[in-house]
Amino acid sequence: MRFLGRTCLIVLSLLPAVSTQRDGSSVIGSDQPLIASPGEDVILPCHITPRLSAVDMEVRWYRESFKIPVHLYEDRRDQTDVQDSDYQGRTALSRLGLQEGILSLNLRNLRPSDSGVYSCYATDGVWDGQGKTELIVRALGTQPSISMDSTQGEQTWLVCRSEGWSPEPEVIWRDRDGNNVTSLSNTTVQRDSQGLLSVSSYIKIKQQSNVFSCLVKVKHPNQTGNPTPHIQ
Ligand SMILES: *[C@@H]1O[C@H](CO)[C@@H](O)[C@H](O)[C@H]1NC(C)=O
Ligand SMILES: *[C@@H]1O[C@H](CO)[C@@H](O)[C@H](O)[C@H]1NC(C)=O
Ligand SMILES: CC(=O)N[C@H]1CO[C@H](CO)[C@@H](O)[C@@H]1O
Repeated sequence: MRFLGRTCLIVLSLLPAVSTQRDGSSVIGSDQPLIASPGEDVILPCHITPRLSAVDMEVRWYRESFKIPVHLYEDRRDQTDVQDSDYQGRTALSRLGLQEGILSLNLRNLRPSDSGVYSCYATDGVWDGQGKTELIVRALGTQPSISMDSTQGEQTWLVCRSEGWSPEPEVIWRDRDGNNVTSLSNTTVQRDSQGLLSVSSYIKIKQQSNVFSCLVKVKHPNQTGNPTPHIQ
């Protein structure tokens, strides 16, 4: 009787341990955005922790729409028929990785339009978890150039142009004294056939003799472009 009691105790203490392990598992993406250039291949990181095999799970990568996945792995195979057509032929999940709970997505031949937040979702039908990874497909555009757009009486318009950016850059105008005069300008953005952005920024000036500079830079804090001084 004493022996049986002890055996029962061991079984009871094992059961909660096993179920907490799955309930306590979570899916982790990346809290740092991944930055890459158009045309490059990347691996969007995501994994299950503590480690659980995902071979028999549903693993879904998606952006805005859960139902139109970037990549779907289910019933032990890639379900390419429901995949977002923009990603067809460009994604892969490592089968060896899945055994280790690694859900990282290989994404090939990056396009500017791939920039965004990706969710990785995994479920075994009972447990599920989700993580997020941000991808920034970044292209530094051309050196900005300033030209005179038109002169109408006392009013002169300058235009600053730069192309080949991804994502949308920020334009900053400064005058001779270094004051930020961006609020006096108007900026338009156009997307070219490759998904890269061209900016044209117009500023109306009164003084015929002044120095203006136009700085076009990525909005991400860690990258700056070069200012172009212009003497008018
Ligand atoms: C310049 O001014 C614009 C609009 O007035 C503002 O959005 C921008 O953050 C300013 N930039 C700097 C570097 O001060
Ligand atoms: C910018 O464009 C808007 C709409 O076309 C116009 O109302 C506004 O006056 C313009 N601002 C400047 C500074 O030119
Ligand atoms: C030079 C610069 O701006 N570095 C920053 C890059 O971003 C990290 C985190 O976002 C900052 O800690 C650095 O200061």
